[in-house]
Amino acid sequence: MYHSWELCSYTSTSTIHSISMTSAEELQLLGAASGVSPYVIRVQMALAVKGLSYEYIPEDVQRKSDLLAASNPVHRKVPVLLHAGRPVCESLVLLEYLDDAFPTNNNGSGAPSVLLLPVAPRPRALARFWAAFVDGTLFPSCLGMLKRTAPQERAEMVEATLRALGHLEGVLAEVVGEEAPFFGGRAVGFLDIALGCYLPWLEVVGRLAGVAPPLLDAAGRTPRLAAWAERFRAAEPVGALLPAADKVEEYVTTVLYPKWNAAAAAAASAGN
Ligand SMILES: N[C@@H](CCC(=O)N[C@@H](CS)C(=O)NCC(=O)O)C(=O)O
Repeated sequence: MYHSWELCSYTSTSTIHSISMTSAEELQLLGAASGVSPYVIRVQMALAVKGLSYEYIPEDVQRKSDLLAASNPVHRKVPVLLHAGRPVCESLVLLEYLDDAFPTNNNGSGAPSVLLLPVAPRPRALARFWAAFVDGTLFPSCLGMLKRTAPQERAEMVEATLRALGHLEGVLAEVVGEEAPFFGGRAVGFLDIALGCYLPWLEVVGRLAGVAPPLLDAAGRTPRLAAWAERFRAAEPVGALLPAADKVEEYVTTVLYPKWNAAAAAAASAGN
């Protein structure tokens, strides 16, 4: 039996992305109102690749809703996916969850769904390893280029970011070829999405930090990554979900800089 989205009561700001989901499979994504969260966007990418319909509920992370607090009481962060009302948190966990929870196509044919993670144990483990590296090493050092104000610390963050990108360039050299243009092989997969969601951020942070040549350096350090980024941006349905660089830049200047400055001022006054 199909459930019509229109029958449910939704917050007025939510967006319904399709109407073909059974109620047992009902999906709602608590996302960020800013529209630039790489973590939320990667889940949207995964849902789109798998052809899953969902309702998008934007959260103002400065004024978190009771629903978010109840759904992710540990971290109180987005994204949270509500599957038939039950929450699942953490973006990379969510990508795996979507593979596990939707092994068959949503069109009723019973055909296998597109899987984001490789099935074979070794490539599967490697995809998870590098995705954790992207979140735990690449992006923190990348943001650190703006967050740190002392020149020496900034330079260290630039070095760490370039080193991390160098590792990923090496991974691409091993896995990507003409037959397999993506980390996931012929099609965009888990690691493509885990890294691809950061592309506008790498562009904007590199520019604001004055890194030249750009972090994804087609002519120099990272030709494979730069070419992969172009393919990812052009790939449907994921490319269209990337936010414009201007939007990310506005978020950095109007939200992150003030937040970091306030934290630095609070730390300085606590040290006095
Ligand atoms: N590791 C988490 C990170 C999620 C995250 O940092 N979400 C941000 C939005 S980009 C958030 O909710 N921030 C609110 C806060 O830090 O209070 C994931 O992958 O889901």
